[in-house]
Amino acid sequence: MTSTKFQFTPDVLTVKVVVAGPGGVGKTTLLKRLETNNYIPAISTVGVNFLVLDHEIGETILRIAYWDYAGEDRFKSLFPGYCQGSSGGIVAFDTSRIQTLSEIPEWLKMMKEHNDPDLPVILLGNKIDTIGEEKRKLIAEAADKFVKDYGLSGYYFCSAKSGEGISSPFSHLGILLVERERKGKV
Ligand SMILES: Nc1nc2c(ncn2[C@@H]2O[C@H](COP(=O)(O)OP(=O)(O)O)[C@@H](O)[C@H]2O)c(=O)[nH]1
Ligand SMILES: [Mg+2]
Repeated sequence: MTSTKFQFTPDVLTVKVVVAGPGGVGKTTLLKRLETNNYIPAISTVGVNFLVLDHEIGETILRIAYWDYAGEDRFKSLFPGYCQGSSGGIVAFDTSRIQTLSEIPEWLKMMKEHNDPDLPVILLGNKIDTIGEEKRKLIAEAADKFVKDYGLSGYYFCSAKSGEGISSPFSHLGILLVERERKGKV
C-alpha cells in the first residue's frame, strides 16, 4: 500500500563568505550579534573564526560559513589563501575611525584576486551608535562613492552594539548569493 505524505524538502545551499577589514572595526562582534541577537563584545580574533548560520531566502535555506578574518598585519599574508572558494564577501570599517575605510581597498584586492572578479561584496560601516546624524550623512556620501568606485554590491550602516541595521545587509547578500546560484555562478 502506498501512502501520500506531505514532504517538506527545502533546498539547502551551502556557501562560504569571507569577512574582512581592519582589526577592531567590529567584524566578530557583528557576527555574534547576528548569531545571538545580543551584544557580546568579542575576544580579539587570532587568525580566523568560523561561524555557520542558516538564512531563509524564499524557498532556499542558505547555509553560510562565515570566515571571519583577523585584521592584524601579522595574519595578512595568509589571507589570499583563505579567500579561495568564497561565494561572497563582507568588508567592514568603523564609522568612528573613518581612516579604516581607506584600508578596505587592500582587503578587496586580495579577495577578488583569488575569486571571481564579480564576487558580490557588501560594505558595512559599523559602530554607528558612536556617531551623530551629521557625520552619518558625510560618511554615507563617502561610502556611496566607494561602492561605485570599487564595484561593490551595496553599503549599509550598522551597529553590533545597538543591533541597528544588522539584518538588511545580510539578507541583501543572501539574495545575491541565491540569484547567483540559480545562474550557476556559486
Ligand atoms: N560602540 C560600539 N563598539 C563596538 C561595536 N562593534 C564592536 N564594538 C567593539 O569594538 C571592539 C572590537 O570588536 P571586534 O569584533 O573584536 O573587532 P574585529 O577585530 O573587527 O573582529 C570590541 O571592543 C567591541 O566590543 C559597535 O557597533 N559599537
Ligand atoms: Mg575579530
